[in-house]
Amino acid sequence: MAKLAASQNSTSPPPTTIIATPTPTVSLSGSGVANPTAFTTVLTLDVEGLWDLFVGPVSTAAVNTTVSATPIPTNELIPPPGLYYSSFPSGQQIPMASKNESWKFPAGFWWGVASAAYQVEGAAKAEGRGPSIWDVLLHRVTGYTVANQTGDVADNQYYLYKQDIARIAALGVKTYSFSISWSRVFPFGNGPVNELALAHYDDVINTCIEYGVEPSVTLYHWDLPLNLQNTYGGWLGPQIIDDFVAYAKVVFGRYGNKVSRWFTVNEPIVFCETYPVPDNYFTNTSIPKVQQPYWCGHHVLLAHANAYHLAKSMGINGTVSFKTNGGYKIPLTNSSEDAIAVQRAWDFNEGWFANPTFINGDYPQYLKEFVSGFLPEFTDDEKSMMNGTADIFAHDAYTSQFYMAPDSGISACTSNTSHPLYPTCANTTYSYTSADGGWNVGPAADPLSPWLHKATDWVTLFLHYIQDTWHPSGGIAVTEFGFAEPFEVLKTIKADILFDPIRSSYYRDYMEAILIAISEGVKVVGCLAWSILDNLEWSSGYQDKFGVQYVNFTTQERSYKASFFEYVNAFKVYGTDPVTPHYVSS
Ligand code: PNW
Repeated sequence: MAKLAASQNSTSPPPTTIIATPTPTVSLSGSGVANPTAFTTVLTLDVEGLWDLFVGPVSTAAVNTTVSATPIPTNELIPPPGLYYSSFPSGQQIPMASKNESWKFPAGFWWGVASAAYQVEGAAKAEGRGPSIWDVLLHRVTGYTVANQTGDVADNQYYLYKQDIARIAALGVKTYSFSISWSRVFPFGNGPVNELALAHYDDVINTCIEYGVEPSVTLYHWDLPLNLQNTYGGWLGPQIIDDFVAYAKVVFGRYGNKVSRWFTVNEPIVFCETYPVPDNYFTNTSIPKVQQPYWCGHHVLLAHANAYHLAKSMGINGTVSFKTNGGYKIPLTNSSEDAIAVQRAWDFNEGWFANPTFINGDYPQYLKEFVSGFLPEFTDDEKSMMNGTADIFAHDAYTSQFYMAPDSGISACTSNTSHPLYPTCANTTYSYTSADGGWNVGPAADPLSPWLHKATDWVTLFLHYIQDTWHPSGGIAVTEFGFAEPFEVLKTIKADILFDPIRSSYYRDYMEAILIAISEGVKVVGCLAWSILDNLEWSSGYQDKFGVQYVNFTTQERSYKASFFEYVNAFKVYGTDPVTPHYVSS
């Protein structure tokens, strides 16, 4: 069994019991065998057994003990020469550049960089971590990864976090937002607590504070403990609510008020849409595929709201929210059908989680029409328990898209369950109509992120829309935004990689859009660039790069990209609070 230290209340962790349904290998003959494929067996597995059965061998890094930080040399902190000049105002959307004298990030505006455990940590099996569904998806599921890459080693941040925190402190970054790996803390998702994992995150949080960087923590960034998927279908089962809250309780209890901002779950729209999980790798479920994302969402809402109330009852003084995601939805034309398509898209995306939390404890109209056919109605108690359970509107707002009715019309789609756009029944495009010139909304990101375009001209309007629709009393934070520089993976000269013009213009123009929104009265309270460094972009592996720092994955050396300086510069020029570098060598 892997080294697994027990918490105070459990001296020796019991092994988990999982039910597996393998095809029988014994050939049966004679009487009494009516249906051999219905046979089940109970396997008792420890953490190592879970790895062996469901994942197989994992790679390890050359460095596998915690490395101390060294001060960042001042010559690494010199910004690049100017990258580009504003174009003459000929575009279809012209940012209001004339207002810049009145731009200001207010005092207390928090800004920083973000990551997620499975994307950066590596150390897959270290110190008792149990497998998550992503270990299986990337190790075992044929066709799930574009380049057969896994998070086994990633950025090795499990051991290199001190230097990673020092490097952002040296640029004066205020906040580091990272996630905790649930299956490190609870290797089986529930049951025994792994003290080694808790001690690790103690040091990550304390190192942030020591270097003048505020920690922001996400409890769940997609890395579901495998055992929970296998025992009750993960987010498809109501049991997840209690297990998530029990996990939250341990983490809140341990790190309490050292963390300024808590996020319960990251982007439930995205992770609930990973259901149905691929056939034959996880325990089967009888829930129809089309319903699965919405059962997941239902349990997420209840798990989040319970965790929120728990945090408040424990006296946690940081903000508590979940992170949702999506772009501004631009009607392609001014037809009434396109207007309905846009509203359907809001209802099936942001509204799915934001309406129950910020408006009335219930789903928005178009979504409700669909899910009321199978989901239980929220009770009045559940509605009032959920309503008001986010201290800020935390939104991952990378891009924008045009929306329009399906070619067949909306009602032909809503009445046809096999329509490819069912149940949302809103079509999308990245391009203006040909009558409007047919241009893309903005330059495309790397082809491995086909959903992402630089659409920063729409960000101001989007922030207004969020404020006017969901009225978040604690304001709005853009908790992820960033850009995958096209074809960056093909560059071989480090100096070429570090000069990233489209990503830099993305950050420059995005900050401008936030400043305009603030100047127009939108309460934007913070923002987090994705990502602190190049990392595992899920099924795109290490080919699709979002880092504001380059990582050489052979040596694990990190280097600042030009875009990082562009981002930080916005706060030097427009910040009320000073940008104070820490941990720079003299
Ligand atoms: C976010 N979309 O995911 C995630 O939180 C990160 O883990 C991820 O690395 C990052 O964005 C970059 O992809 C998203 O289709 C995935 O709109 C897809 C979308 C948005 C965000």
